[in-house]
Amino acid sequence: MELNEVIITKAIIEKYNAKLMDNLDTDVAIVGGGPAGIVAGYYLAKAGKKVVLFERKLSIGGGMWGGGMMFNEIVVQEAALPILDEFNIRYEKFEEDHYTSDSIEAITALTYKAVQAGLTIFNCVSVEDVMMRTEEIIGLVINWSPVEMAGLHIDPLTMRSTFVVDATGHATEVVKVVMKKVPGELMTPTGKIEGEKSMWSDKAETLTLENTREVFPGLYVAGMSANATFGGPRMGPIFGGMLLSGEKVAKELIDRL
Ligand code: 48F
Repeated sequence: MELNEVIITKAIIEKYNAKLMDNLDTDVAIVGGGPAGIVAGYYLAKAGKKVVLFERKLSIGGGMWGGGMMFNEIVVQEAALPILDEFNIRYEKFEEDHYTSDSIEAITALTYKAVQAGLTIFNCVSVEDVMMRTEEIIGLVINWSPVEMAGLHIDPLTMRSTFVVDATGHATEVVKVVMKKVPGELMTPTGKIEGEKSMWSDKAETLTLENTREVFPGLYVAGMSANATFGGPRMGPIFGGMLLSGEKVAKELIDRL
C-alpha cells in the first residue's frame, strides 16, 4: 500500500486533538519542562494522578541540556542519587559529595520515563496567564509559542487544573502573573516575589527544597522558580536540588489530591 499524505495529516490532527481534549481538566498542570517540572510530572503520573506539562520551547529539558556553560555534564550531590537511580541515569563519583552525569543522558532519561509513566507533555505551548477565582488559581491560559513569539493578536485557550506548579526556572513566569493580576498576596515574607540572589551553591541547594511549596492558593513553586520566588540564591550547574524539588512538590500534591 502506498503511504498517503492525507492519512498522515488526519492521523496527526486527530491524535493531537484527542490528547489536548483529554488534558483540559487535570489534577496538576506543570508549567516548564526543566528538570524540576519533569521529575514532578513523573512522580505524580506514577501515583496515578492526571498531570500535564506545558513547555514553551520545542525541546524539553530547560537548563539541563547545556550542563555548565555548554560543557554538557551536570553535577549531582549524594542526596539526589536515589532519583538518578529511579530513572536509570548513570553517574560517577568525582570528589567528596560531587557526582557527575552526562546531561544528555539525564534529560532524555527523565523525559522518557516521565512520559511512559503517564505524564502528557505539550511542547511549543506557552502559558501566558492563569485562570482565577477570588484569591485562587484554578487553571492556565495557554497559547502557541509561535503566536507569542510573533506578537500576533490571537486570543488564547484555557485549561482547568486542581493545582498549578510554576517550574519555569529563573523567570518565575506564573508567579509574576499572579502577583500582578490576581487579587491577594503571595505567601512570601513581603507578599511579593522576593527575587533571586547571586550564586551560593550549597545554601541554594538546601533552600530550593525548603522553598518548594505553595505560594498562592492552588499554585506551587518548584526548582529554581522556588528560590527566585522566596529569595534564595542561584546554584549553577548542580542539579540535585532541582530533582529533589520535583520529587517534593509531587509528594505534597499527592497528599492533597
Ligand atoms: O530553567 P529550567 O531548567 O527550570 P528548573 O527545572 O531548573 C533550573 C536549572 O535548569 C538551572 C539552575 C539549576 O542548576 O539554576 O537554571 O527549575 O526550565 C524551565 C522551563 O520552563 C519553560 C522554559 O522554556 C524552560 O524550559 N518556561 C518558562 N516560562 C514558560 C515556560 C511559560 N510561560 N510557558 C511554558 N514554558
